[in-house]
Amino acid sequence: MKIFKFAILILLMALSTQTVTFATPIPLRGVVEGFYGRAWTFDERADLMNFCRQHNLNAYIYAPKDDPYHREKWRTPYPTEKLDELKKLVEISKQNGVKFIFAISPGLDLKYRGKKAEEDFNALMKKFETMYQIGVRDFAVFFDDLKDEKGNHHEDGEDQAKFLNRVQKELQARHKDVFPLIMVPTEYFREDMLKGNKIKPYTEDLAENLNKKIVVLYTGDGVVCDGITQESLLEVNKIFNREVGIWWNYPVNDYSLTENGERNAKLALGPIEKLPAEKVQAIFFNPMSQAELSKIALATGAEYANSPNNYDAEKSWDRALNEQFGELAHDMKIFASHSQHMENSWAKVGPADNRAFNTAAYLVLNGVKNNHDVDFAPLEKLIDEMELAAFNLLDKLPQEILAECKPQLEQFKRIAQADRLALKCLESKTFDPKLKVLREEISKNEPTAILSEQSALKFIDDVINFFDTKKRR
Ligand code: 14T
Repeated sequence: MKIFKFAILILLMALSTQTVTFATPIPLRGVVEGFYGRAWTFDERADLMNFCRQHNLNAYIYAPKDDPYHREKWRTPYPTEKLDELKKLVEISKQNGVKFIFAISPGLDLKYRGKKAEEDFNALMKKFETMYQIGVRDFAVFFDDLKDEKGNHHEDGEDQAKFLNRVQKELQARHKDVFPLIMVPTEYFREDMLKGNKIKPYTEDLAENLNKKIVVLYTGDGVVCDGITQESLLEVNKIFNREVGIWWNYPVNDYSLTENGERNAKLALGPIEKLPAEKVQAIFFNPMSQAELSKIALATGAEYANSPNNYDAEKSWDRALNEQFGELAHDMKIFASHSQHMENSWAKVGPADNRAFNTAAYLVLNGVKNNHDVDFAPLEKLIDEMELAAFNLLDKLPQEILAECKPQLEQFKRIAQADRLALKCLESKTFDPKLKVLREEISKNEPTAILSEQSALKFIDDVINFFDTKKRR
């Protein structure tokens, strides 16, 4: 008894001095294969299940946009070979302690009213039933990306809610062992749920009618956004009158499109960051089509999800790189540091690309502009490291990883070499026309490879501009 009291006392002392913090994992945490473009292969998915077990992630949502049987042809049953493959995956996920959540996206042409509605409900239940038979116990229905070119949608929140409630009810009636349904609304980011301070009708109707047990996922204030604050989460919880989950769009890069429509030009190789420290019910990270390289961000996401209140993005990122790249971790960190920030007109996420380079570049360029005494060595050292990293990685990365980043590594090398020439130009205060040739080479390859737009790539343009303006004056 005394010993017991003593133990309690010690525990209280420890708590009061805050020397112990308990990790409270997000209950439902994992990966949503929810991107456009080349879906993962069987082997990549099987490997992910193993990765999830190792990193204490407990769920995987099957929702590849390019699987016709998931979206466009959602009513059509899977052909036998596809179903066999899914069955094997479900088995592998079980072996690894990972929930296999099967998602369907029927929104493109689902009918909610009339005779067709009955047929559609049955078609969806039939698809779910088949998945149940191969071992699936978790189901999801997604209504994202149903907007037309003008950005309008014609969904009715009440219709969707009643449809989902019925699906949920029917699943529960048929099977005692299925888990609550997961859904993604048509207005799935906070800014889209509101008009001014008012909740828009679709969201209002959906929230009001949707069975409280159904889990709602949202992506933050935007589709791809710069973090989620506790306040944003609490507001959406309030809108839906339940604790919602997060669909986090990093490291997904399907929107990194180039003029000729190629996807995945920039790789998202940074850590997960800026997510709430508490009160998250579920989190799913949407990865890149590049399965191997997604593991950098996913490993950090796993650490976040297992301990949101003491997650350190930078430290977690280092751990992930060391664990995954061993001897090459240092070189990989340099490459990855120039390929983490994802931004376009509507998307913004991920740590800034190599800020240290920016600082060094600014000091050099500004020094030369103002005729100061300039120390070129720090920037030169960074450029040396970049070029060396590109060489080493191109030479030594395992085949399956190289296959996912060869164009980007070659582009990284070109950028480093152009940076070196740009630096030389500044040092000698004379422009070398070859710099424009090197810049042209980089531009030519941008359809397949983009990185460091605001850092190492920008320096080349800054130097070209510097000499151009000088000439004109
Ligand atoms: F379901 C949603 F939470 C979601 O994020 N849906 C898609 C997703 O499949 C995609 O991978 C992701 C990143 O591109 O964003 C959503 O798709 C969009 C959304 C847009 F606003 C694709 C292009 C857009 F312009």
